[in-house]
Amino acid sequence: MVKKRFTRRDFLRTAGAITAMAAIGDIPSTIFASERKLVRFPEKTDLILLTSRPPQLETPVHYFKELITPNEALFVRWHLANIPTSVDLSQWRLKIGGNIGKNLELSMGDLKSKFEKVTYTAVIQCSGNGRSFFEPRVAGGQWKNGAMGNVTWTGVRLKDILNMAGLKTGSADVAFNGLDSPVLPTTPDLIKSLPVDKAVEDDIMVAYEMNGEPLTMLNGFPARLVVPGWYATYWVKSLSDITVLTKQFDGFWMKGAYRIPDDPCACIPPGSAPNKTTPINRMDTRSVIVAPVEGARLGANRPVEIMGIAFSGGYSIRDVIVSVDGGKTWKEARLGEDKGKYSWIQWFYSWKPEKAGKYTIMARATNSIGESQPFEILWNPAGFRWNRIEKIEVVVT
Ligand SMILES: Nc1nc2c(c(=O)[nH]1)N[C@H]1C(S)=C(S)[C@@H](COP(=O)(O)O)O[C@H]1N2
Ligand SMILES: [Mo]
Repeated sequence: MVKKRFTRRDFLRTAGAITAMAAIGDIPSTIFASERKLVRFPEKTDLILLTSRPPQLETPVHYFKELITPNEALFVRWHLANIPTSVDLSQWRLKIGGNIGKNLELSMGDLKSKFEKVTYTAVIQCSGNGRSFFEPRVAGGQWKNGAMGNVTWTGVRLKDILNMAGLKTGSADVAFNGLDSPVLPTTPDLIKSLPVDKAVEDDIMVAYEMNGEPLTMLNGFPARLVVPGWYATYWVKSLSDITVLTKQFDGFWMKGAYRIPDDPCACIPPGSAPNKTTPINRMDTRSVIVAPVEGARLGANRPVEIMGIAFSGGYSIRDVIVSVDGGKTWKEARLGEDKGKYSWIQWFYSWKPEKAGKYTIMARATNSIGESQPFEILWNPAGFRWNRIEKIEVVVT
């Protein structure tokens, strides 16, 4: 059976039309949202356009009022312009090779019938989520808070696949490659790796469903790696090859990119360059204020429910504290349904501002091992790991 999600022509028509309209300045005014353009790609709803080729699309923050991010609203990020636009499942195989007993070529049917099925909810977040908030500014996709989402993933354990292949002694790293490829031969293909000890952890998944549906093409159909608790750079989409290596993988996307300063705060003085770097991995604790939005006008003596979400890299959230006076006093927020340590949790705080004026609302999450959020920006040149305490200003009239 050929599973054609959409044709290359459909795809280029959407992406190309927007690029062309942008070039001649003829984008209909209805697709502007606070100066950022909205665009609709196949299987997706209107998302905020960062770039169209490769697609980088951000989720409007109001979707985070929901505990689970709908598939059509999940952000999209590809590095290379040749992305798969249709995959024939009768041809697709997940190949496992390298330092193993037996090479495998698994079909989707094999994944679904030969392995135990696993499901959990996990936050997917780009390392550069919030990059646009850094001061001084840094280069790279200028994401606000929408390069993240909370999704229920279903698939099989990577560990079970590696066990079937028979990991041999002397294995160091496991490398993951997808169906996307660079346009120019000089651009390195996107290949990511995990140390073998990490790769065999119970919770790492080769996922073929998001929220009970096949993955959307743009989010990695037909299967992707899910490394819950770690930044999404490792969550290789449209997975085609898993290779077990006897040496540390030294490809560009591990050795030359997605690295952070190798010191306890992973930060350096703005404008300087780090002496030593290390690959980014586990996500930092953070909370995001979803409602009200920056600049909202509220009525004096009218109750308002402040809400948001909080998560951390694989440890549940212990508490979220909220300030409505710019950080002078703090009170604990109410936490919503707990969908496990990789999921985000919603928090709520009921407030009745008494006097007219400007108010700064802040939120700070702490996880079960005491990791929290800084008051000051921890600067790094790539603009990764944004997790400074959220602050928004609202006006009470
Ligand atoms: N094959 C492939 N997988 C990839 C990438 C990519 O460029 N190619 N980008 C990674 C990065 S940096 C991010 S943030 C996530 C984005 O996942 P999404 O598009 O499903 O939101 O995919 C990751 N997996
Ligand atoms: Mo990313």
